[in-house]
Amino acid sequence: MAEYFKEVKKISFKGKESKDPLAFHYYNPEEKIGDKTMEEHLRFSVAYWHTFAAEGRDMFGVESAARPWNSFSDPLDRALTRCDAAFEFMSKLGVKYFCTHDRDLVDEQETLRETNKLLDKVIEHVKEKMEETGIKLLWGTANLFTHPRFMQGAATSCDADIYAYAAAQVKKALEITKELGGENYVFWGGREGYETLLNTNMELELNNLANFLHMAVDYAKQIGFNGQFLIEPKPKEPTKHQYDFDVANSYAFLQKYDLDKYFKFNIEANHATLAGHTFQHELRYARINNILGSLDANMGDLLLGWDTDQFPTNVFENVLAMYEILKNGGIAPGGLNFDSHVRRPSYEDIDLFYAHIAGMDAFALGLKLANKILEDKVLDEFVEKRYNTFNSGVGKKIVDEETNFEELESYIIDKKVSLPKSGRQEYLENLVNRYIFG
Ligand code: XUL
Ligand code: CO
Repeated sequence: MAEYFKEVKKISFKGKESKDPLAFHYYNPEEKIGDKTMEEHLRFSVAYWHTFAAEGRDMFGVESAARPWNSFSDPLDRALTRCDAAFEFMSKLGVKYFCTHDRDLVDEQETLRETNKLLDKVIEHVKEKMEETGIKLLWGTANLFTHPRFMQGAATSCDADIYAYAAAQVKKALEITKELGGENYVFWGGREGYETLLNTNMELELNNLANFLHMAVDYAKQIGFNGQFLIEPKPKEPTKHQYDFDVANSYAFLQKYDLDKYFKFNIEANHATLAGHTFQHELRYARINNILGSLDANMGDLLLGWDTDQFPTNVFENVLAMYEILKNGGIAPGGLNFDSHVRRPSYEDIDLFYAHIAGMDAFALGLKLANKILEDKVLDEFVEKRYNTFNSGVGKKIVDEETNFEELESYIIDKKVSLPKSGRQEYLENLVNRYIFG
């Protein structure tokens, strides 16, 4: 069998003094942080699409990276070599999970039946590789956005045949995810949204989307797929307006249609920033509602208004993300999936290693620092004090729902009210920085 990354041996932890760029400087899988190892906390996953299928095409140019494993013209050969390269890469990197769309595993054929037949053959090979390496499927999903038939949505299409096609595709994707022991199943609303309301029946589209999700839940029960269902919100791109805008909006949708008990959220950093939120905001919103499921670990470029899907190298942001995960009691059965791709000029295969190492080290450091901040209770104590007027007197009555407007008026009407305590934002930002400075 061909070896695709000959110049790379297994990536190992060498510590922060090491100058080896093909080593981890902070990610030490066995190191215990609190009660779990780094590997157990972080549950890193490689995205099959960006790392093994995509080759650096953008809106203005063709592929910049010719991956040798994608070079076969026969679709079965291509799918098998892509799979071999993927498992070689993940084994050498030491990542224990991957995520995939149905159409990353095989290219679409003339009919759905033919594509499904090809998938069945490739899945056997994927299963063998999974058994051989111990690498597992974090989540599966269906690509309902690349083919032109989905140009106006899939579960929110204006055409019932397209809706049926999407349903059949998700049915098969659920079967595959179950077959591969996938721990979650993701719905990212690829083109579930609209370009203009002039041609759109929003009410019908949202009802149809809810029915679609109910049918998916029912089918999962029928075939005994017990993985966690996840919604991955994104406010725009590719459509002007996506229905699953952000966590709060999507949660309201799930509640309205009685779907909230079946779904949690897969939160992507760059999608959060496109919605005008920080990653931490989305994670916090999900955490306090007990719907934090998994993370698409990447980062955007705040100067650009689109999804750049960069590897997450910003330690400050990663500390805050890990802070939410630790407060959540962990992320399992979710994980940290690198829904990230190398920049188009980073076209050599070795760049895939540099990129993942960068993201893994930056998140490992984020985990260590977040854990220290939590142990030292510095933020907790600050926040606790900030709200301490709610611990007694009128504040306690408010929290306990034991007061009303009249009582609050008589309490305050003659009182000399002082300003609330300083927010101390800069003090706190420096406090987090001081952990980063070491
Ligand atoms: C697109 C995106 C997808 C989903 C899976 O922005 O994030 O790759 O993660 O369909
Ligand atoms: Co994503």
